[in-house]
Amino acid sequence: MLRFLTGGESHGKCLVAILEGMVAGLGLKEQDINAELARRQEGYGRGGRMTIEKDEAEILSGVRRGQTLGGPIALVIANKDFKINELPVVKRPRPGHADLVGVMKYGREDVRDILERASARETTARVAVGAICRLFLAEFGVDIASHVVAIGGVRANTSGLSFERIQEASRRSPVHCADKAAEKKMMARIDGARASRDTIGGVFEVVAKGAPVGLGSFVHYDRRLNARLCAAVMSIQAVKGVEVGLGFETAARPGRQVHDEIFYDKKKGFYRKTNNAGGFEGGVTNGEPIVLRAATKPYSTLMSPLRSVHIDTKRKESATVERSDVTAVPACGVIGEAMVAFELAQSFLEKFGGDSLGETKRNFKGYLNQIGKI
Ligand code: EPS
Repeated sequence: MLRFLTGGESHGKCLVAILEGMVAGLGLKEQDINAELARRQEGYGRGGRMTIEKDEAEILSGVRRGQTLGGPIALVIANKDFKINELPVVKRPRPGHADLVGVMKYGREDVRDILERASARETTARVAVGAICRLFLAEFGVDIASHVVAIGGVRANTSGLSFERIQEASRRSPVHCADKAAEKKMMARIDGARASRDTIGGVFEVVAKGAPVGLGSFVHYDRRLNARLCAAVMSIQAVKGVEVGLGFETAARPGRQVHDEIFYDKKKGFYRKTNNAGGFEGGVTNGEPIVLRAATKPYSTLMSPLRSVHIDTKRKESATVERSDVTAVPACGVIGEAMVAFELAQSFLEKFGGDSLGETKRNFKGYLNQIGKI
């Protein structure tokens, strides 16, 4: 079973992660992880923290001479902005953040004790784990991309663009958007939000191509891979909605405008001309690209704060103002990729098993043979 845990606070010494269950024999270097960490730091609209940090992972265990050993892979990423014990006490919870529910639930008197762990800074560790999962998936021809499709109500038009085009264009864009015209408007929208001391959310899309038919299962709710992917993406700080393929739009269309008709070609095997299902039928991958979209709310630290209540005096006060981001939707896309990478790697190992990359590959090949793909 592939699993991971993360530890660390936003302004603590460091973030840590342990990935357990990864096969032996996978090539892994720190720079593979660092390239993904750098992508997570990008994005027009981010706050001052990203100019302080230069996230870099150190591999502490599970790797020798550039290859995984099959044991737990322990990672550490230092926080350059480490000052947890010097930070001021926080008494005015921010609406929308974990602040108030956290102090009530954990019996704390300082909101700082909550926000430090609830912070999206934790996603640095997730992206590091996801980077390893990506390398594993690449061995089986799976690649993952993300792009921003909306920010603050400005929508991109990327219909008809190939996976490669989306990946390449979004990687070059300051807002990770593959539509140049929308990119400009999104940046103007972010400037506007910053000027009015507000925050904005948006929608990002994650696409995974190359997954074989048959990952996940319809036999139990918790084996439906589409559901697991949605839960994983929903767990990203600030995400409020996730959809697969056409998603909510399917509810408004008749069946013949939704379902992807089936074709057969000697070379390609079974295939579809459309992908409204977003790569899933019955919670199982159908060989088409996996497409997920997620909506993030605007971040809850507003420079012009909302009304709140002091947790000790119970008096009306405005919420705490902390350094934060105007928007972080581009970074959320990268985190979404990491979560999708982890879930896909996990389902790969569930289906094909193996303690070494060679063993998993043999099993994978045998399966492709069974379904007539080789
Ligand atoms: C983040 C680091 C944080 C925030 C943001 C994400 O750094 P700081 O709080 O020191 O500015 O920029 O976290 C939040 C928006 C949040 O709600 O906690 C990061 O590394 O991504």
